[in-house]
Amino acid sequence: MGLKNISATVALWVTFMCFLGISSGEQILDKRFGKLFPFFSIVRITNQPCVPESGSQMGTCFTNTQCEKAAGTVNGKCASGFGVCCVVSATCESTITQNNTVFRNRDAPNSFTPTGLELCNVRISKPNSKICQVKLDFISMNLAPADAMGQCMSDRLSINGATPNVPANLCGMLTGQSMYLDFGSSDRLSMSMITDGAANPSARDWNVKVTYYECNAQLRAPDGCLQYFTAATGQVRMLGYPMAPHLADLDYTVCVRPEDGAGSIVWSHCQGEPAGDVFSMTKAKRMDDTMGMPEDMCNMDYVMIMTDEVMSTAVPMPKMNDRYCGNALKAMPPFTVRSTAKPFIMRVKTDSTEPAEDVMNTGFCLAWRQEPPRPK
Ligand SMILES: [Ca+2]
Ligand SMILES: [Ca+2]
Repeated sequence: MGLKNISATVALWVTFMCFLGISSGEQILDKRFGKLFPFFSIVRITNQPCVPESGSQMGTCFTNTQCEKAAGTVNGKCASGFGVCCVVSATCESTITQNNTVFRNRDAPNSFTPTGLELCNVRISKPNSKICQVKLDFISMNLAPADAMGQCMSDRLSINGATPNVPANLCGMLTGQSMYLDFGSSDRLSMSMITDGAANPSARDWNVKVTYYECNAQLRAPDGCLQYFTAATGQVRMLGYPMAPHLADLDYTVCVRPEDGAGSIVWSHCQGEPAGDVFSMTKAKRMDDTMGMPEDMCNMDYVMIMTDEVMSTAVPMPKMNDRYCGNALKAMPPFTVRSTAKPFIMRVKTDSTEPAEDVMNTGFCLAWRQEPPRPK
């Protein structure tokens, strides 16, 4: 084939790849070839998320070289076969800088049983100055449970350097939870896992996905929201739910983004959960706790929702109080709490002990539904 024919073929190929949208990122052709045909330099791979051939973890579309540099594993192809779907995992004593990296326990994908006291740290660094926030998705996390006071004495997950502050007393089952953390003025966060095999010789595992958000990203959580949800309906489980007793020393805010045109958010207990679990905090100092409680009667373990009205029968009742404790939100028929205060937020607070009669408290699972404004 003459040089002219090669050039024509190459030009066609380049046009084809541009058509596929392979336009930014790292060059996929080696330098030798690039020198011969300088127009190859426009052929680049966009580093978009990709679905790997196997497994549930998302990958990032890279060149082979990029994947090697990130210490990732090639798992299928992307960009119409010109890139590789690269899955990046991090384990103890490493630093995460790539979007979609997962932090896993030692011996993953198997669980492990700690021999004595083990410490596993990971750092999450800002990959560049445009990044402000990170989301942690707990695909799985199974640690030893808290003691009878709700304190994590055997195992503990601690996250430092982030805003808002992450509760320091986290253990038990955190699978399915997520958290949004701002870097603030810091360039990195640290996550530490302490596991004590002598105190509890059972198996542990974790798999936490890290997603970076740029400062102006639409999906970035507002300041102060440790948990953030963006849907018309959904469920929130208290951190650790349904562990008995629930975790002590929690103090965090859950935010739900108001949908376009939403007038209010309506909370009720989750359907399909064991009835004893869905709302089990520490009892209020008054038997009739379903209407919400004033501060002095509900000040140990509670959920706070700015309440406009509660609905326990067909007739809505005007707002009484904003605090819910005891078994307040477990009442049947599904009892609802309506709130119009925006942004839609819920505060979760527990104190540092559990009275003996409350050792079976499991926390809560609450469901929300956004509704349009009522006609005036
Ligand atoms: Ca309690
Ligand atoms: Ca308590």
